[in-house]
Amino acid sequence: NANAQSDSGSRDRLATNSRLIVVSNRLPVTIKVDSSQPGGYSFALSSGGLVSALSGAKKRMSFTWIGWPGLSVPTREDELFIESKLEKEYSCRPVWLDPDVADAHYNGFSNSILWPLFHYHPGEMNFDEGNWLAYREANLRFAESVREIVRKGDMVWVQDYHLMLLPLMLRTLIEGSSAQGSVSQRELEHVRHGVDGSSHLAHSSGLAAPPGSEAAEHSAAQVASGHSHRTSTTATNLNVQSGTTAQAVAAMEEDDEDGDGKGRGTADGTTSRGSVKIGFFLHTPFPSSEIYRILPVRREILLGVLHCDLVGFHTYDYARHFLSSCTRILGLPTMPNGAEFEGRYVHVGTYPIGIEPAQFIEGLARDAVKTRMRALERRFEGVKIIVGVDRLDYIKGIPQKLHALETFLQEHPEWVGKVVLVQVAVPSRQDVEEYQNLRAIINEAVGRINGRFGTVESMPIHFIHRSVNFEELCALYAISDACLVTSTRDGMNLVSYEYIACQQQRNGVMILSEFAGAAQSLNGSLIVNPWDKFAVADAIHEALTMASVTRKANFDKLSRYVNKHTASWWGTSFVAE
Ligand code: GDG
Repeated sequence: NANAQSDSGSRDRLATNSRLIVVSNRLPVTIKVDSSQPGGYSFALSSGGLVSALSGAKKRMSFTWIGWPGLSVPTREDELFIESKLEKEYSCRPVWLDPDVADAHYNGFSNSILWPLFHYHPGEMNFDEGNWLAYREANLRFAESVREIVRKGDMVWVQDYHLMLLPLMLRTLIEGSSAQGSVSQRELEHVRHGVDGSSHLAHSSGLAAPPGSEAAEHSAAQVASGHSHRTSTTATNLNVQSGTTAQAVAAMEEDDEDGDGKGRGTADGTTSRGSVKIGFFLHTPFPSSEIYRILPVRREILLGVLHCDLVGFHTYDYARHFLSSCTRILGLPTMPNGAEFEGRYVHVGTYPIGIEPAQFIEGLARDAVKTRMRALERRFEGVKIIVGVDRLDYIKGIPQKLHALETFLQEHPEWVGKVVLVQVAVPSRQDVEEYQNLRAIINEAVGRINGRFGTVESMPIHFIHRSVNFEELCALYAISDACLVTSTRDGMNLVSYEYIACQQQRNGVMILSEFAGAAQSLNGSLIVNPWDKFAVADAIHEALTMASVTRKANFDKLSRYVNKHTASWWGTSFVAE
């Protein structure tokens, strides 16, 4: 955390005349077809973490947000209407994607390949060439959209695993010249034929030997020269399947009349290398290189990100894993705070995200929340409440949580009827098969445990398989005696922060998986291994019987951290750096 935490003056260093372009897969605006609205569409700003995280930077800098709008519309007139509304009222710019590309990019490559792998689930990974093509296609669309508005001196901040090729593609599109001269021409090739051709599929192991060895030199040279082992058959397939990618590159080459690879440049014609700063932040874990190297396109993804000036992660471990993958797979020389790549130094740092506690404090002061809290307290009088709030995702360890509760009730029968787990499980990514299977597993476990320990009067698990509104969420957090997070991997986990923000009165206990990034920040929690159901059961017992003076001491530590390391602090620290 050293990078971020030592930077107390970071807000003051944000130059007010800088422009910030944030790029994320989804725009922070929900657009719906609504014939009752002018233009036939309704617009609502999301209240997600990123929106509040960027609110600080937004006040200090000119700001544009680029992302997929979440829908496709039938006519160009509709697109123009939405574009105008988004630009004027939300400082947003939509990237229109063909629905098949959007699906294969999001559900296919991002959520069926990168997501499982980055969360140590290689068995769930379904690698598929078509999804990889769509991922590249979508990343190129985003890069083109940024290119249309970016100017010298701007900062572009790319968010998350959906857009890991974007930094490379953007540099290629906007930077005509480079210290090495030939880089842009070479990288045009990357964009056209895949970052590394398709060599990974047929010929190359892509694994680097230790840096400095002869094999490593060879491998680094291969990366630097962009040599492709691609066969002509594959090339044809790529061009056919990725027609728009090929067209986009062809258009760039048409603009590049003198053939020097300089292309058409940015909005004001300035394209010198380094004139635009690019940052990337990964919201998921970056796995150990032993897991990461399973990815068939491991080199391409690393190369994509390495075209940044700054790469950020939630924890020091993720940053370390990324750097060791760069050494292992690309043979790059690395230091604890970055990597040397093509004559530049790519800075790598840790920036643990947070929440805006004020939003929850304000929520708790609302009459509707207070009324709801009283109703829930009456409903659960004499019963201790453990709360769980998770997207229904296999990384969240919901089956492990249920098994631990079962073990607890079995070992401590005196608690049967005196404790409930209220588990909100928000439906998520239901188009992906693994998520459907998970739902069946959880339903079975809930039914079995309630059948085993339930009585006519009470059920140990209240399972809510839908999203609850913000006021219900605040009330639930506030009335609970403990919060249980059992993620088997989780980039950070903001639910734990939100629970703490709502516990000023009760000083409830946070039970937190050691595999959530938050475990490295939230000192004062009971840290557990979710795979050890006896240890989690013990932690539940400890939480329910903890002396109030200990709860208060723990809460004070947690609360200080959550109130200091807010989302806007995260956003301004990263941008300032
Ligand atoms: C990814 C990383 C990282 C959930 N249910 C309801 C609801 N939520 C809100 C929570 C919280 C958010 O969703 C979940 O955030 P998490 O951080 O816990 O998890 P992911 O969605 O997986 O987020 C994660 C994060 O990115 C940020 O970098 O921390 O590790 O996986 O804000 O409150 N909100 C409402 N009703 C619900 O039913 N209103």
